[in-house]
Amino acid sequence: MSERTLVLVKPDGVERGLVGEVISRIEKKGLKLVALEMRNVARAVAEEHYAEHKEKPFFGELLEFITSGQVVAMAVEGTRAIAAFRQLAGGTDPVEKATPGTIRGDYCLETQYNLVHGSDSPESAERELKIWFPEL
Ligand code: RTP
Ligand code: MG
Repeated sequence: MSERTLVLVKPDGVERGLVGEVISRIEKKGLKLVALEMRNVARAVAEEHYAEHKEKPFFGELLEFITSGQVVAMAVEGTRAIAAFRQLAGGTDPVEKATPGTIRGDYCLETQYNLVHGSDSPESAERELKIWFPEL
């Protein structure tokens, strides 16, 4: 069953020149890009995107970080695209959870600077795609 997911290359990934690497892994997995744009993230968009974390102690830092530079936003489509990209990304903590061979497992060390975002469920994907690509 084909579905869509929202992928972000976060400011650390853009700054470090890893956009191509992320796209390459998405394409090699067999997923398809249906929209892609580089953007500065307005604080209101960041707050809406990460609304589920509003009460978390790291929410302030998370907003600061995601609005600190450009991100590359993508709508990605394919069979089980949501879970497939989460598999490519690896776990949230790039050392304790993400394994080598995943984007986070291969390229970063800190949970706060973990390079990519991927929607975590069909409900999240629908909600997030409306925020980032309302025209889709
Ligand atoms: P994301 O939403 O960015 O795809 O990441 P995720 O699902 O793997 O993790 P989530 O629990 O949704 O957390 C969102 C982002 O917040 C930052 N974070 N920092 N300092 C901390 O303990 C902490 N925990 C989470 C990370 O950037 C994480 O990706
Ligand atoms: Mg998440």
